[in-house]
Amino acid sequence: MNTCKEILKDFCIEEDILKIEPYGGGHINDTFRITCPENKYILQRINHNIFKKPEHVMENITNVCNHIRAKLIDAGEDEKRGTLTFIPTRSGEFLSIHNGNYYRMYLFLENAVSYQTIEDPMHFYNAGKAFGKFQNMLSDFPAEKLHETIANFHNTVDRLNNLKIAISENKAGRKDSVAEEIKFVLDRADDCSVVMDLLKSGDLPLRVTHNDTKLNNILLDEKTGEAICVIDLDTVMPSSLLCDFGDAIRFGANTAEEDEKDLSLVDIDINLFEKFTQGFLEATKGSITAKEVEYLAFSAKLLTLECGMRFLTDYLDGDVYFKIHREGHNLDRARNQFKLVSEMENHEEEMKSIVNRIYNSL
Ligand code: ADP
Ligand code: GN1
Ligand code: MG
Repeated sequence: MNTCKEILKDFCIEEDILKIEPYGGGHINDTFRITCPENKYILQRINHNIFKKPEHVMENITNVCNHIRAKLIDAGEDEKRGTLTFIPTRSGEFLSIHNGNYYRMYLFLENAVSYQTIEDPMHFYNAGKAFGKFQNMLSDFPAEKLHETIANFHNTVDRLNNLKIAISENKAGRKDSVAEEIKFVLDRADDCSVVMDLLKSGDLPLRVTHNDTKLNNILLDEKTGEAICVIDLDTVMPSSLLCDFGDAIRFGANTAEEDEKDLSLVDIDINLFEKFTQGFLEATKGSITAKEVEYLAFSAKLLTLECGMRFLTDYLDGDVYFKIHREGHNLDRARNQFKLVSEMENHEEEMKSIVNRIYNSL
């Protein structure tokens, strides 16, 4: 906390610091909430082992937020709540570097909550609308201005290759204990190239997307449940719309938390799937292509498989990427994701017909 106090001196805030507390449940960055008499702020240490060029991350985010801010102002919406407001440092930058660590700061949004699990299905409908709107607002953002903050982030073929490398290197000596999980993935190797191939052939358009559409990366109004702001913009990059849809379903429509060990609790909540799809399709109506619609249900399964592969890879590598809070945490997460993939496979036709019904009704 003393380090935080030192770092805070770098930023242009002219208020007393009343409280500094760790905040949020992200797997990558370190987040703190800073309470002052007038305002609250978020201070974050960017994980530079993962984001190798924090300057590029901040350049992307500030450009994206400025773009969104202009759109909100045009539409007469509240730009202070609809996008992140970054606090500059005393030298006019958006990053402060301390002992080789990179910090940024922005306004904390009051009366706004992020959820780990859905409490009210309407929240997930609102999240679907907001992630769809987010893509719309960035549809005219010049993609060539964006840095690739993590190379091949949603390249599932590459993710499969990384898993194969982790298996052969067996750095943490855990390979033999996960033979079943490895087989689960290898049995589905053909799925991994589907979206990448369609992007390559031009059948799917490349868009500016969020790429980390977990439920806890959206803030909802505490009282009304309306979506206020899409946050965690570190991975905004050109990709497929399917990555945003699929990843949101992976996390939000799981009947259990992402790291639940009791796999009998893990299933796809079809009602929640429907709610998110309704919101997302309402928001993207007119811009989403028929090919994208055709692969929406598949994308949920693909992004869940990809995330499971990433957890399994990290388990094999000795837990070097995702934060863990207990022994075997990454393996628990991987197993959870694979159980969810199986359930999605069981429900794939039902999910497809929900997508088609909603799409045709709009
Ligand atoms: P990570 O990359 O570690 O996931 P996030 O940027 O998602 O970090 O922030 C972690 C959590 O902090 C979020 O899930 C949210 O609950 C909270 N949070 C982040 N930014 C704000 C904000 N501007 N106002 C209120 N809460 C926020
Ligand atoms: C990480 O930072 P956070 O917790 O929002 C990860 C996502 C994964 C997610 C799994 C930069 O997201 O890609 O889907 O964990 N972010 C990065 O929960 O790797
Ligand atoms: Mg987050």
